[in-house]
Amino acid sequence: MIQKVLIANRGEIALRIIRTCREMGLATVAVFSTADREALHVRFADEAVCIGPPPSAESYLRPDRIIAACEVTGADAVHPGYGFLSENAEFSAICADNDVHFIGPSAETIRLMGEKSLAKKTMAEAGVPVVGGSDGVLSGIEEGRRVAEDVGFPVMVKAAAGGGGKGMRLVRDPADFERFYKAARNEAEAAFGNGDMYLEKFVDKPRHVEIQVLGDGKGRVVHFGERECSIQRRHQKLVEEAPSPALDDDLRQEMGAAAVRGAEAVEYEGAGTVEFLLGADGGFYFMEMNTRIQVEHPVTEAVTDCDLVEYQIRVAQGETVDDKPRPMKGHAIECRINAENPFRNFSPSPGKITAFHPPGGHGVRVDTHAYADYMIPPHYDSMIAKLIVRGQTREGTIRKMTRALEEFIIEGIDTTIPFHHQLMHDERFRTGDFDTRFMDDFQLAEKAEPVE
Ligand code: MV4
Repeated sequence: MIQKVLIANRGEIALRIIRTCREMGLATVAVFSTADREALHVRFADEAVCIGPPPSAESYLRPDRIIAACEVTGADAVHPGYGFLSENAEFSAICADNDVHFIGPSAETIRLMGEKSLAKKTMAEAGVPVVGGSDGVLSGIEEGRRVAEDVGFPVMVKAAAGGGGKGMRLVRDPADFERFYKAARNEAEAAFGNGDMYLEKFVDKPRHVEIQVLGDGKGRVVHFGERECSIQRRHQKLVEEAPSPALDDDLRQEMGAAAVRGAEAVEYEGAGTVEFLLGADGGFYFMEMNTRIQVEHPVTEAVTDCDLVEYQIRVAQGETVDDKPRPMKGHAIECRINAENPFRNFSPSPGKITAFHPPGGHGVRVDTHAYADYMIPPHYDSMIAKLIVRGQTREGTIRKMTRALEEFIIEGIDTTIPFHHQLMHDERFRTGDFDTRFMDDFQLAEKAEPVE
């Protein structure tokens, strides 16, 4: 049994994990960089260990320092959160070698799902729908061109080691194939040190819909419904919601069953997300599997009334999952509040928060590590809070989100609150009529004030 959990992360997710650990009676250890000495995760954990200077590569990304912190504190488990080492197969293996439970899948599963063309092959063999294209990694440009002609243009050339849009090109015109293929490959080589490429037919106007799953590592997997994540900018999600306005009960049932099939095929252990592209015609296709708890997990918690971090810890302790259905009830929306100026192309806005008042009331959850007088360090990502609102209907939830955004006071820095406020009034958002291109032509009005 796990007794002491080291949280190998910072910010709101570190607080989120510490909260559940405390509720479960587990001791907690925070790790922190010297830039995070005053951070709340350090205060809320039972113990805290400094693991180095501010650059992540010298602290939060150092397996040796995290294992050393486990040794000195006697932590018997590590929760990696999201980002940092959460999808690092080697780190999962290092934890196992040091008799520390890694709260997440095995190194083998992380590696398999991190290799996107292999993940796709594995899912296809398990009977999960995939987009037509190359059978695994391409041998080179010639094979690429052949497969592209075969499935028909437009096609997407994607890096096998990629994900999140890096090393990816859309090729509409056969004349561009060689140039775009090389550009994608060079980008992949530079970013991942791996130029392996695969190819698939382009799915036009897709929505990003993902299924939350939980596996016990013994072949049993349950799902917790979907999240709609199409409101993104440069592959960064801005807003997520559950359920998706694009799914009916039949499609939901099919997509959930497909995700469970895929995760069962790899005897998945832990919380995971199966990402799908949903075409305008209702066809859906496996895109990637994320092997971590995700930023947007609270929208699923809100509509299923589950604590996903608690479930992560319980399966890590060897508990099995039951097949009791976990239907979604009502509606939930999450707005990611970033320290960015939405009127200046979402440019970063670090600095000191001089006033901070989070919204409250029924059905309102704020996950944040920010507080008045908190200095946002420039070294880390710009998300400073997640505002999650739940209601009975989508319309009611949008109204409640609007109210909560109006209540949210953050002074001293620019934030994305005015963007979210305007989004809640956008006709296409309100009717649910959007896809992943939504932000390409979303026009922010000049004034941050209510637009009604
Ligand atoms: C695609 C696609 C269209 N067709 N694949 C972007 C990130 C990476 N995970 C996969 N991505 C896409 N793959 C085919 N065959 C369109 C995208 C895509 C996208 C997907 C989800 C959310 C936002 C997106 C924005 C641009 C492109």
